[in-house]
Amino acid sequence: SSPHLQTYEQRAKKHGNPAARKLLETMERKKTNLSVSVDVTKKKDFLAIIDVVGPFVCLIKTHIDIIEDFDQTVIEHLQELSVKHDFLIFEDRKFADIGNTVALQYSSGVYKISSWAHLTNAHAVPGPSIITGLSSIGLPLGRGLILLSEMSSKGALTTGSYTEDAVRMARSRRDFVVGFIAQKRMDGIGAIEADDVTEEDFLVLAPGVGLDSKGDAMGQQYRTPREVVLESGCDVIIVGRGIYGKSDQLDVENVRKQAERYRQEGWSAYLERVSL
Ligand code: 5FU
Repeated sequence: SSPHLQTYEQRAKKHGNPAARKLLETMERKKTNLSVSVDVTKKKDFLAIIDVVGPFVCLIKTHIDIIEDFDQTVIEHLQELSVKHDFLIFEDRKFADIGNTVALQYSSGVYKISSWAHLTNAHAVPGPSIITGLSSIGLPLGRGLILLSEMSSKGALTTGSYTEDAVRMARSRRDFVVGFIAQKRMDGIGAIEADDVTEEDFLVLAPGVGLDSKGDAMGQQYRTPREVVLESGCDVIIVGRGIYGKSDQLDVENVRKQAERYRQEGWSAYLERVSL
């Protein structure tokens, strides 16, 4: 049966990529498919939010380059929190260049993303060589790559044959590409007869999730955890502002409450899905 009708535990046992396996195991152990996107610009707020939501998430998603007072201690603390609260780290870097350049951007510079992020992501627009470049760094470290096959923003160009071609690119590198940023499952999309799709299990991570808002003033569009997990078969819900609110008025108690609420919503949608 399609992977989304199996439990995270069953899928963990079969997955060939170490980062994907660890994520699925963590989801099952902590009973959560929630990833919190911590899009704040101060180191102190960044770490405070992660410490509060840590118990409720399987994955923390970062945009490390928006932190104004970044230094190496941010990464050290982030890694300590990932051990303390048992979650994985996903740097939402959205690589989009030729293989040689992305290999350098992934391994080097100020952030050295490959040294601490279990998962990162890339646009499909440069073609298969972007996977070749990133995998030359990430594969020996046991990392996983997520391809963007659909975006959540209004008017996104990631539709139709672009989405299909992105899925085909992923399918030919299942050792390193472990899933998609998308709004629905990609099972069968873009498959051609020669493809063996029976054994593939791509994790679908869905951003654009919110319970109290339909969108923002800059084209973001929100759907509920139930819509993305139960109706569209996505595996991980990514929630940012729905949990931490306005970052200039951080209310730690409310952040905890919202994280619990989204964890509960996402998990019950998953339980309903696998019981069908
Ligand atoms: F690839 C994508 C996408 O299609 N939509 C997104 O919203 C990524 N994102 C990210 O998820 C975006 O960069 C934010 O970091 C996060 C959503 O944050 P929000 O506060 O829940 O809207």
